[in-house]
Amino acid sequence: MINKVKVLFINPSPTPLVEQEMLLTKQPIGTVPDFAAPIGMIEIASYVRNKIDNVEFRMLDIAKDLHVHYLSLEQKEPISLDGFYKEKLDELNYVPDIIGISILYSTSYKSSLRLVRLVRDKWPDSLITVGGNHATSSCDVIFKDTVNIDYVFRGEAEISFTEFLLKYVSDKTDKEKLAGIKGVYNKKKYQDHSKVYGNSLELSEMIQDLDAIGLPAYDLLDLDVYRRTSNKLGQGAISIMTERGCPFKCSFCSTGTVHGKLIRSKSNERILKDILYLKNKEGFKRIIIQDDLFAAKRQKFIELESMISKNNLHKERLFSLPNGLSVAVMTEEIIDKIYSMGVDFFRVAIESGSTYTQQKIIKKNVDLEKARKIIKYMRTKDLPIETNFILGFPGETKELMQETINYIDTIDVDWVHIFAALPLPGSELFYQFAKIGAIDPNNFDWDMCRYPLRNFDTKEISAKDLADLVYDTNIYTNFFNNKNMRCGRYERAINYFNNMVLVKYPFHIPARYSRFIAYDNLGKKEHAIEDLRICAKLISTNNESLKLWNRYNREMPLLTNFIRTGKLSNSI
Ligand code: B12
Ligand code: SF4
Repeated sequence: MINKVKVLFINPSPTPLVEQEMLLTKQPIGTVPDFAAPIGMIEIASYVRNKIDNVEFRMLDIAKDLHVHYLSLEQKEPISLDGFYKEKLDELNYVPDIIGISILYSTSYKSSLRLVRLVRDKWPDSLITVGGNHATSSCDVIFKDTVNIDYVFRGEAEISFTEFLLKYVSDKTDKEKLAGIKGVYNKKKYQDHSKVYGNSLELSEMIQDLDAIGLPAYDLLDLDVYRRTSNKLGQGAISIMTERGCPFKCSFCSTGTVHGKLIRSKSNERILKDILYLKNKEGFKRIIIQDDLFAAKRQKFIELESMISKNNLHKERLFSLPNGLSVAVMTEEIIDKIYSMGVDFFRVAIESGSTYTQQKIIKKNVDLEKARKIIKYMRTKDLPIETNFILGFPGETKELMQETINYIDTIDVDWVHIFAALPLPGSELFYQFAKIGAIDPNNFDWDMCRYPLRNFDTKEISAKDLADLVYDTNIYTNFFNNKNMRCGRYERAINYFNNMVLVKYPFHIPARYSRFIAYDNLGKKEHAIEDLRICAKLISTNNESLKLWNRYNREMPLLTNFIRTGKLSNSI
């Protein structure tokens, strides 16, 4: 019989530290703090529970807490970041033996360090462990930045964390033994290994049989909140992941560092069981499948779709696939099945509209003609289509970026997500940016690892010009040259302006102006004039609106006229 071990997992927020501070002190951050089920930790917990008795898990879900705080911000008093974190730690009323923090995102790193400091003050005798994608690639930085983290787990940690707990129970004082586990590093082991292996540190033993995880430990989460809300405000959702690993080598992606190149999948029976549990027992109406390469195993996916349909799960459009479908994987048959399993929209990962960039720079090798055909075929279904593009790779000239912008104009999609190329640790791009001296890996602001922005120049483009290019491309593509508007699909355009923009950013003048045009075309004159009135008011009262107006007013002549005359001109 082993002693009971108390483990506290912490899910930090992916919102950068500075934005968390601003939000909590009630300054506008112009965005909604994201949260999603911490699949990594709830899968570790479930695996451990299947192997060892007498381990008790608790979860402090800071990402969820921050989102909830945001939802009722108006009624809240301003509070410091430390104050907020301390409040959440105190509410636990718990003394853990081991604390585990998931540093999945680089943008979580700085706020995780803050948490680590507070946790160390509160529970000086507990062991502090971290894992996740950023942690896996940043041992050097972590052990340089803090003495408070005892162990970094590199890679997938179901097996190593179980071993760690077993060793902890047998002798928790034997630090060497704990750090002896494959893929687990304390500072000493890191220093010894890095002298010999450089950056090629070992990873934890990867789990091969994903079914051994069983149902992820959703019981550790406050599912009431997940049922009520998500990053799509007002729509509850829960995440699942049906497979891990990806054989592709896209230069900008760091997924392979943790999950490797080999695809490992849960069995269809297991996936169906989890879906039925989340829908029937927990009452979820939206399930987000977070796979990196959905439907990569064709036959297996076709069988899954048939099991989903037999169980009548397809009728409710239960599933969301937000991570971008791979053009290489898609065929008309797969698209038919994705549609018939009941997804709520298609999102296609194209990333660049330049063949040169695809083949020579980012090594994603998307066949752009095939992508066009795939999108055309998706259009035959009555679902919205979104795409992802990235600008600003090292070696990508302004002309190559323009090829992407031109390509975007040729595809008929509902929404285009445009990002700046970023150095995610563990990705090839990170080393490329370091090699050309654009970033200093030992002195980088990890909060900047978020796609819309970047804070360094390259020889091809300055940070400012890239930010402007990304922003302008977004505004022209999604508003002034919006495909739905050009094709007369006004209702659909309005849905996107509402759900994608106005629900989160009501000050957004290009979105409101575009909605005004859509209402006007639908003959909804009252709605239209109301939007124009609100635009005029926002421009004189809201700084964000004024900035947008100053930058794009030449694209909104009817608003100029309305502001000047107080009347709606007839000539739309
Ligand atoms: C789902 C997902 C999302 C979801 C939400 C996920 C969440 N929980 O919050 C959404 C769509 C919101 C999202 C958003 C973004 N994402 Co994302 N996302 C993913 C994705 C596809 C899956 C994550 C996951 O659940 N994996 C499954 C689990 C099983 O793996 P895991 O978390 O790594 O956990 C294992 C190990 O790491 C380890 N481990 C993990 N935690 C811990 C903790 C302890 C204590 C221990 C011991 C071990 C351990 O053991 C686990 C089990 O084996 C990953 C890619 C990937 N495949 O991982 C990208 C990924 C995490 N995302 C990434 C990025 C960049 C983003 C964005 C910043 C993009 C943007 N829009 O700017 C945003 C961030 C949001 C924000 N507001 O800032 C990058 C992160 C890289 C980095 N260094 O930052 C990844 C790796 C993809 C990539 N491009 O390389 N994302
Ligand atoms: S971007 Fe997608 S396809 Fe490319 S390596 Fe990453 S997970 Fe694989």
